[in-house]
Amino acid sequence: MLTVFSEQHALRDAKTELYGGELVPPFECPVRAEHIIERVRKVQLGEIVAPQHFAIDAVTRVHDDAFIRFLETAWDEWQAEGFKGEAIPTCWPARGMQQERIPRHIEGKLGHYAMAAETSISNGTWEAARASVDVALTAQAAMQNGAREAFALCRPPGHHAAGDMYGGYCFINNAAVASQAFLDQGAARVALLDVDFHHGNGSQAIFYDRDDVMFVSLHGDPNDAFPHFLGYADETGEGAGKGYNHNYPMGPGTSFQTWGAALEDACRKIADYAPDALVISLGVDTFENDPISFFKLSSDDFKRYGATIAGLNLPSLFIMEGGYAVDEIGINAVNVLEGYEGR
Ligand code: B3N
Ligand code: ZN
Repeated sequence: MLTVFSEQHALRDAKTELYGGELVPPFECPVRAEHIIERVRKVQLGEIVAPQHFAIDAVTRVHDDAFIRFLETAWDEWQAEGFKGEAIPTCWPARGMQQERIPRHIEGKLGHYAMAAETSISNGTWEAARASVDVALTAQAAMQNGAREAFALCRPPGHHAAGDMYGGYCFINNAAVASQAFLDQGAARVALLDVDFHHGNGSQAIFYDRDDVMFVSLHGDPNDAFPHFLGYADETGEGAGKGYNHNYPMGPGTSFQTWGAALEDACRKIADYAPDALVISLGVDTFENDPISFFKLSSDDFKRYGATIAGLNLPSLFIMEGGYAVDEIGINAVNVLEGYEGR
């Protein structure tokens, strides 16, 4: 399987994450991608290529222009104010306040565009996010040119980013941009399967009122897990998208038996939809030893479910999302790909 990887992921190297009332070193850190690419090399998964650079137009097919300009300039604007730390939102348009107004001051802009406060914007964040979406688009282009499957080793991840919102360690929604690229290049339907521990609220929001992308997500019950305010089973789509959004929230301690049964059900829905391409938001924070999640999948389980996804027999683009057990992240992510390949 082809892997697309950019060394520029390392430009995303924030020093602070707000967790439990403290500023801690971010869970989403450069060594994650280094361990994954090491494992790709070790098992000789296949060719590894650097991304091509794509025009921003492919990104603004799913993201607002003004949001993208905000991401590009936020760090400079923050620094221009003389703030000493990394850019963290502290003020939001809460109930009864103006949701649509975009204030002039960077503090207001952060509150307008951020979904939560854990994700600091720092020097190099924009450049890394831009390289990450180039990774996804390069892998998608390889499939458009005939590859049956590809692995986009994206970092930073993307599935929490909505049309005009960042957070949950995500800035640009790599999976949504790639899904839209398939449609723009001739696909009639795309299925976006999200197996990250966290609900892909951004991907859901982007495609919620559409029937050309079916979004299917297995994740920690948002009653108990981030992002808390989206990802419930009763969110089934709206307008033309009614019936094309499927959420499988699962509780603390979920085993592979339960999770695997949900995946089988999800795959039946995808097969019935008969998409031209499958995009997989591949997070391995479902791992039993993940430090911020609560599912109980073992390293072997990742291989098993890779095989289940292969059973769909669809052109498949794997897009890297979360996973924070850094010592095992390479084994777990690549196990899915090896399981897919029947190794
Ligand atoms: O959910 C958390 C969180 C939970 C537990 C933690 N422990 C026990 C150390 C730490 C953090 N934080 C909120 C931000 C989570 C972002 C998730 C990003 C992701 O992987 N999305 O797929
Ligand atoms: Zn996650």
